[in-house]
Amino acid sequence: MSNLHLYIANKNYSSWSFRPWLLMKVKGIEFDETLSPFDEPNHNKHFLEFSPSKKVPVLHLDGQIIWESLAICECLADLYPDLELWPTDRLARAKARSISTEMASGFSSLRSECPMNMRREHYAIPVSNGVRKDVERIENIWSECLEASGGPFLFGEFSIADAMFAPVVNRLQIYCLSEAPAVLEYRAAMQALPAWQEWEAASQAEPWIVEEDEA
Ligand SMILES: N[C@@H](CCC(=O)N[C@@H](CS)C(=O)NCC(=O)O)C(=O)O
Repeated sequence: MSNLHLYIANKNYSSWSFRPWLLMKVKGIEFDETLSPFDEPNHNKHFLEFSPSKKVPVLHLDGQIIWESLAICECLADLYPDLELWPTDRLARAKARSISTEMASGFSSLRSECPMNMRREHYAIPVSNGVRKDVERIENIWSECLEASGGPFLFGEFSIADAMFAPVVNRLQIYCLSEAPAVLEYRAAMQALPAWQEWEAASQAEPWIVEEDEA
């Protein structure tokens, strides 16, 4: 049993859960996980049993509770300095933090209109100008980072920034939102990760359907 316990929701839909889960798997951090399915009719009240914000993901560490996906990733970076969860170069690290925070706090049109859905067939839906602008900004961030680092991940090696953008890789694909070279190249690298494939296989085996996330 590990001293780290991650609480998550449905792998098919829970984009915030995906971020620290993927980071920990890719970096070989051992943890126990509890998947607690969404219960929309009851407003997910059962999340309060382990999450003070009533949201997932939540990390329990030796009796301490850490919530908010980016704060969880920061906590892991503190716990495991040798794993280099952020880029080692100071300027690259600052940029990785900037784009990760932009991801955590922004792209609201894309996040609300185009939910992550690992099982969904790939076809376009009508989207707002807000989504188009979000996609354009993401294409710019990814191409700039990949060009500067040489890839295959945003800062060369997989880092917290990649974990934060992982659900966007799915969204751009399933809603056919971009065929930009950087998007295709980055998607191939992310989807080749054994950890990505493990999450995707588990999501496909899930029985739950969340109607409001079936855009
Ligand atoms: N800002 C939070 C967002 C977490 C979040 O919204 N999680 C969703 C699941 S992906 C949730 O718990 N929703 C349940 C609810 O709002 O009742 C983070 O970064 O962790």
